[in-house]
Amino acid sequence: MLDKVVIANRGEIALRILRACREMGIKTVAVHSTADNNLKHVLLSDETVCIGPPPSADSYLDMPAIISAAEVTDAVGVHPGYGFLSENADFAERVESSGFVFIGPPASAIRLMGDKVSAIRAMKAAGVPCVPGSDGPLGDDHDENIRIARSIGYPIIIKAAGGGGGRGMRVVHAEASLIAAITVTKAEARAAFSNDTVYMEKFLEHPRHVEFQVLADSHGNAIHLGERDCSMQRRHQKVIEEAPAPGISEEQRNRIGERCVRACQEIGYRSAGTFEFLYEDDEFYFIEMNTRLQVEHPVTEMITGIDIVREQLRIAAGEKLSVTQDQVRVMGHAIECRINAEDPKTFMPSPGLITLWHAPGGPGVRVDSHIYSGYRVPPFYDSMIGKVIAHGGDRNAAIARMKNALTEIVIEGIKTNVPLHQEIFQHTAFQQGGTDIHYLERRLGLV
Ligand code: MV4
Repeated sequence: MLDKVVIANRGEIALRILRACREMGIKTVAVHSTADNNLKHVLLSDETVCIGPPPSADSYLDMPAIISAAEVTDAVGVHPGYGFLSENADFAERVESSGFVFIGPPASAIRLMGDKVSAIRAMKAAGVPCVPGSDGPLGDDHDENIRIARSIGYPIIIKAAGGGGGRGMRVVHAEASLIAAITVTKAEARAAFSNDTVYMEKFLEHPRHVEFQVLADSHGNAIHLGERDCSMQRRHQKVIEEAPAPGISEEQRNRIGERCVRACQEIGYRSAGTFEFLYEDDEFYFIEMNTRLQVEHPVTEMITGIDIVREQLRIAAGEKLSVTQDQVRVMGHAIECRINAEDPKTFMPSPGLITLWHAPGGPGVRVDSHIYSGYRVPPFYDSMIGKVIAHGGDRNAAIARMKNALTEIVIEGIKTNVPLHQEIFQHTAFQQGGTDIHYLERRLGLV
C-alpha cells in the first residue's frame, strides 16, 4: 500500500481523504494556504506544509509548490480531491514525471475527456448513447452548419469543446440566430479556454441530470456503482443529490452501467470516474465525463457499502478492485444536502466565525464536514462547508431521516442554506421525485 499521501485540497474533501488514509495505515501530508492553518484535516494530519498565500492561484493551484511538498516530505502519492487541480492533465503528468503516484486517472484519459468533442467521439465508439448532434467540431461553412442544425431540428445548443459544467454554451431556437450564436460562442470559447472549437447538439428542454459512478483498476477490471440524480441545482451548482435516481429500473441501470464500464476499458481509464447523462422521456444521453472524485460520492457509498476513496487509494497502489460487478448491489436510498455558508435567499456568501456547531446524527445519518465551533470560514474559497447524507430502506425513509437531520443541525455565527433545504423537503414535487434540472430555479422564481 502507499506509504504517505499528499492531500492537495482543503475543506471537507481533504478530511474525507485523510480519514480513508488513516483507516488504511497511510501517512498524510496536508498542504494548505496561510488562510487554512486551522482546517480540521491540517490539525489531524501527520505532516503539514504551507504552500502559499490565500488566493488559490498562489497555493492550491500552484503545481510546483505541491510537488515540492511531496518531495520534502518523501511522500509517494498525491490525491487531488475535486476542483482545483483534480482535472488538470498537465498536473497529473507533472506529478507522475516527478516520481509520484497521481491518485486519479492517467493524464491521457483526463485530456481525452477534457475535450468534449473527443470525449463524445470516444463514448459513441464504445456504444454509450449520446445526444443527436454535429458528430464533431463545426466548420466555417455557414450553409453546412445550417444544414446540420436543420437535420437535428431546433432548438439546438452550441457548446465549446473546452467548456463543460455549464461554461461556454448557447441555446439557439431558430435558424435566424444560428450563425451569430456560433460566432459569439466561438469568440467566448477562444477567450475562456484558448480553444474556439465548438459543436452542436439537440437541446433537450426538460431533462434530468443522471450520472453513473465507475471504478477501474490497472488490471483491466472496471465496474459501475449505479447512478445518482443531481437535477436539484441552481446555476450549475448542485444542491441536493440522491441515489438511486427515482424511477430508473434495474434493467436501465445495468444497460447504461455496462456501456460505461466498456467505455472505461476502451479508453484505458483508471480510478474513480463519473459519466454524466441527460435523462429525458426514458432515454439516456451522454454529455460529459468527470475524471475525478465527486462531491456527491457519499450517496453512492451509502447505497453500495463501497468506500470510493479507499478504492482510489488501492487502485493507485496497483491493487485490484475489492469487488466484482456481481457483488455490487443497490441497498435502499441515500440523499445528500450540500451545506453552504451563504444567505438562503440571496445566495450571497457568508464567511465568518462559527460560534456554535451541533452535528445531526442517528441511524443512517452521515456528516462530511470539517467545521467545528470556533472555526472561521475564510472568504477565499467555495462556500460549501459540509454535506449531510441520509440513508434509509427506501426514498421515503431517507427523506424522513434527512428532515430530522435538518431539524437537529445547529450552525450559528454565519448564514447557511439549511433553511432552503428545509423548504425543498416540504415540496410535494420533491417528495414525489424525478424533478428536472430547471425545477429549483423555477421554484425560486429565477426563471
Ligand atoms: C445540455 C442541456 C440540454 N441539452 N445539453 C449544462 C452543464 C453541462 N454539463 C451540460 N449542460 C446542459 N447541457 C443539451 N444537449 C442542458 C444543460 C443544462 C444542465 C445540465 C445538467 C445540470 C444542470 C443544467 C442546467 C442547465 C442546463
